[in-house]
Amino acid sequence: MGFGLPAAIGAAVAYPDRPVVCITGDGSIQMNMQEMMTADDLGLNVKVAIFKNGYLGMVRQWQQLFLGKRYSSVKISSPDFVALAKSFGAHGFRARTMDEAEQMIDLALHTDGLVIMEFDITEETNVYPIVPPGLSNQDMIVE
Ligand SMILES: Cc1ncc(C[n+]2csc(CCOP(=O)(O)OP(=O)(O)O)c2C)c(N)n1
Ligand SMILES: [Mg+2]
Repeated sequence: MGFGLPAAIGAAVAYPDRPVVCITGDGSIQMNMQEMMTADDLGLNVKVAIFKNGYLGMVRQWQQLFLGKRYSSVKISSPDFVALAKSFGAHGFRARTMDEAEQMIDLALHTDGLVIMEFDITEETNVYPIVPPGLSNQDMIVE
């Protein structure tokens, strides 16, 4: 967590003519989102896709599946990432449906410089497969 945006900046410095996409959660991006300043100042061609579910989702899913849904310290707030992008002088777009998401991705990939994409997604969608705590990959839950 927090590694994605700085890593994307490094990749874009190394390959300035290629689009670089950082795919991140709303919790993870908030660990280093101040580096939007670096990406914008250097004019880097970085696209950031933020999945905004309002949770530290992986931890929430563990608590849901293995700890009786006793949620602790997993609900998080976020800024308006579109407004945040614009406050840095970058481009910010938002999608709330699959159609909007497809259009937004197309627009982002055809827009130069730093582009922030906010995907507003369902709060408690789970991600599979997941390995229960203390068990091996043979015991993974696939759905
Ligand atoms: C630096 C760091 N701290 C804590 C963790 C433990 N951890 C793994 S996933 C996760 C939540 C990630 O939340 P988010 O970025 O919003 O992604 P989501 O799972 O909601 O898609 C946490 C706290 C980690 N991997 N790295
Ligand atoms: Mg999240």
